[in-house]
Amino acid sequence: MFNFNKMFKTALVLVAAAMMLTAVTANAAKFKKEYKMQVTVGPKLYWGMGAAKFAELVKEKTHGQINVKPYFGSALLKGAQLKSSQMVAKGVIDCAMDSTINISPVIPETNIFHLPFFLNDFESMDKVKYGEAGKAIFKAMEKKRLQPLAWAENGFRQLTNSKVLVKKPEDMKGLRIRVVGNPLFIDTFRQLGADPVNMNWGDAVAGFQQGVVDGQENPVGVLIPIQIYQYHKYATMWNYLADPLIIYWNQREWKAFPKEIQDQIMEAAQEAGRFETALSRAGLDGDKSLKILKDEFNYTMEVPDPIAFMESKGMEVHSLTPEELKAFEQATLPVYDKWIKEIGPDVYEKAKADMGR
Ligand code: X2X
Repeated sequence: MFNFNKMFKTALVLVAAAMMLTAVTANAAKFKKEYKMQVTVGPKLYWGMGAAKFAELVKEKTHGQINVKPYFGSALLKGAQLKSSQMVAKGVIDCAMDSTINISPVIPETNIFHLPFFLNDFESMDKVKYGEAGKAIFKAMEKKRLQPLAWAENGFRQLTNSKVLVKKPEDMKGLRIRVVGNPLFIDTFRQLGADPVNMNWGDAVAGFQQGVVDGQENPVGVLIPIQIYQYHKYATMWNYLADPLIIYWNQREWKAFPKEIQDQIMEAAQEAGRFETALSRAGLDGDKSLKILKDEFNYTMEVPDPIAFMESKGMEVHSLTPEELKAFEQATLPVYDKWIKEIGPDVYEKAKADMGR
């Protein structure tokens, strides 16, 4: 028998299904199959784990509509890590999770984090990131067609080498130290009497293995996964500078996303940033970051005490005393004259005010 009610209901269901299909197809047409993400390091480093977390969270929060694929080891740049922000600004690469060191060629303001011995504890770090200086950096990025989404962290960079336990600037005389090709790093190490060699990260580990250089500077979150203790016996914990990471997107592409998608990606970036920052601080800030990882991410650190771990592998690890630090601060002061001009005196003043200095 003809049942009008039933037929009407079936028709409604069909119309709804068709509408949903159209919406999904329309979205599928709107979005790329894959959004390419530049990541300087490999997936085992905390930074790489943070990038993978971001990709996973984006997929989850956008219900599979946005697929971010991390390309580790600067694969999209053939290793040329300092080109990352230029390529994202152009839209050749969609997004990145990168160190402020690698962003500095496009955004010189990020070098505020790399002035030697300027900012050397987590508290100051957060005050600058989330204060007026950090805001100025994000604004500068927007002007250069980069959309910043969230902060993360590679960590305070520490000195290791195969020759001598460095406790004073004189100990660095003639040491060949691999640094990233950011000229501020060359200036700093020359000022300390060392012989800095600029090398991309992709070549650096082979450089340590082959002893092409005597030493390097990187955070423990990088040094432990690459097993630096196989090549370098001496570590100086001097927190001489940190590199925050920034998750960012090509601005044109970002602006074309629907608001809902922007909100979901932004949420994913904030969460991945918090996770990754806790990974890189774990065991270096009491139990604060270890607790964040456990309580919020149900994650237990394999290496809960990085310094003890490096010592257990036979390294001699020395943390500079306040007195020893003073000698390094004094020795690197001339670098400030040139670099405050490059960074912008306004950002320098903002960072000092953020830290209450
Ligand atoms: O090249 C480095 O030293 C690294 C991996 O730490 C950065 O990309 C800044």
